[in-house]
Amino acid sequence: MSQAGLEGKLKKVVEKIFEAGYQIEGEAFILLQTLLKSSKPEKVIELTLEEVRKTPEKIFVDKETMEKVYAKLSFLEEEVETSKTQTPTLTHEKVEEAETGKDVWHPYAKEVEDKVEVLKDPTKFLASAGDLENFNRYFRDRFKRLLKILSQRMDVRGYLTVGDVLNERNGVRVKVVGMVSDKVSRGKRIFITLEDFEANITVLIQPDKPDLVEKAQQVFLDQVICVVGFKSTNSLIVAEDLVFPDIPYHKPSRSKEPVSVLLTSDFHVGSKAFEEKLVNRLLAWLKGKIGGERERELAGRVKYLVIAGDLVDGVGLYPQQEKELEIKDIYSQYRAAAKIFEQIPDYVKIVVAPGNHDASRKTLPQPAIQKRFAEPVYQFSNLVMVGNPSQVRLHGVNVLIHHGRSLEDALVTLPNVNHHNVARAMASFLKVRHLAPIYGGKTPIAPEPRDWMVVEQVPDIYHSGHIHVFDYLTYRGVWIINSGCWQRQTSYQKKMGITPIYGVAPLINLQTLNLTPIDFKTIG
Ligand code: D5M
Ligand code: ZN
Ligand code: FE
Repeated sequence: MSQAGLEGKLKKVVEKIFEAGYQIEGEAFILLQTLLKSSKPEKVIELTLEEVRKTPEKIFVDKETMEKVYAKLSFLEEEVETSKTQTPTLTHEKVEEAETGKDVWHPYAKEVEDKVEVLKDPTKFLASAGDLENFNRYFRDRFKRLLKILSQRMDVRGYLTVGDVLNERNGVRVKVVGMVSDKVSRGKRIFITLEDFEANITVLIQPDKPDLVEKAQQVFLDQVICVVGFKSTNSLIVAEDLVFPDIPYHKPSRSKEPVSVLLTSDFHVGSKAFEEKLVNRLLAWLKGKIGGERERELAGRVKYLVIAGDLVDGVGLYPQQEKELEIKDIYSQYRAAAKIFEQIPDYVKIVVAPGNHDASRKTLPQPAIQKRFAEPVYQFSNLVMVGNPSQVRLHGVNVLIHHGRSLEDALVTLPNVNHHNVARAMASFLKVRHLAPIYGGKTPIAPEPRDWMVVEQVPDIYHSGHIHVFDYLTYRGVWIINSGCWQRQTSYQKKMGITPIYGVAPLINLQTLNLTPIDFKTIG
């Protein structure tokens, strides 16, 4: 559903609450926003009001009642659905048998063999020296790969080079492909400079076409686009349309077996703000020790755990970091991380990519976490270490993993996008088919001979972290997920006004592709 659609729906359900003579608590309002993404928000509100009415002195709709109602409803829902609905798990209900071990734990995933294929991993191919020659080669490779994707589009057929267009007569309609080397606004007009290593040309976007202006606002520096427009004087094209490589409508692959993947990232082991208690709940859930019947059933299907970087907090990443560290050396941090992995059932395959806090080089693409710093982590046979970015196939489902540092650059560039709706910035990366389009921002990129950040294969799931929020959407059939964190707000984030969402992780059933957020703060 669109943002406008969601807002409309929110307004409606809130009105319903007011009409019934109640007010809504702040926390309940936040929960309501999450529930709107679920299948039956109206039903939840109706039953919540029924519940609240039972206590005559109540004047507020509260979070606890809404959660209870929701938990009851989700329990009644069919377990395996074929449609892509999201069903947050927010139950407080406890199953005593599980805790006392009265009933036996038979996880389905234990009986199923794992199927992991690493499709793309830069780890063994990185060698950049960073000289000028390499930069040139890197950008040519980026251009070549994106041009290949772009030129497969029907609407780009018959495109010209920049040099060809410069030789065209005035007034002729042209299609030209190039890399965006500059973008400026003058008054209400936007000017884009387009380059293709031989020549460059200026593109004018007039303010009288709002759709076109909106597209131009989405254009990142250093991305490759096709411009359709009319040749004008002074090496100028007046744009009629801008065509992005984009992804086609995608029919995702599914697993034959009902196994699941839990997507998560940003543990920051070693930080004083590391949420050890919640991680312990995650481990207990994976082992079938906590949760109601439904949550335990879900836990038993977990065959894969994907960690998209920042496993540890690292050392020396910013001034005075040691003041915020509980564990002050990187070896001990990975030793503590290994203690977590030790408790994960060994039939669960763990895929780990590095983030900017891990022991790997800081420039993208990053090779897998270095073994010499993380020896204790490497001992587990159920562990698959990959680079950043990488792409893996889990039980037939193609998962693109990218820590997501470049999202910071996208957040300052894109209009109407912020930390809390960061999945939209991820969608814009799919539209440009590149995971770090802006060169020279906050994201250091190494000039490798190959541009590993180009999204060549359309994934079924695109998973990032780094932003420390939990946000998701589907774009053209692809699940786009930023998977939250396990670290409370740091002083830096407080200064920046970033409120992290920790202790929640999305579970995806690889057979149905249904997404269920598991909230470890409330699971009983
Ligand atoms: O990033 C955790 C969060 O903090 C994420 O939302 C980005 C933000 N962050 C981190 N470093 C910076 C800088 N230098 N500028 C702006 N925002 C930042 P993490 O990688 O876990 O530290
Ligand atoms: Zn992080
Ligand atoms: Fe990070």
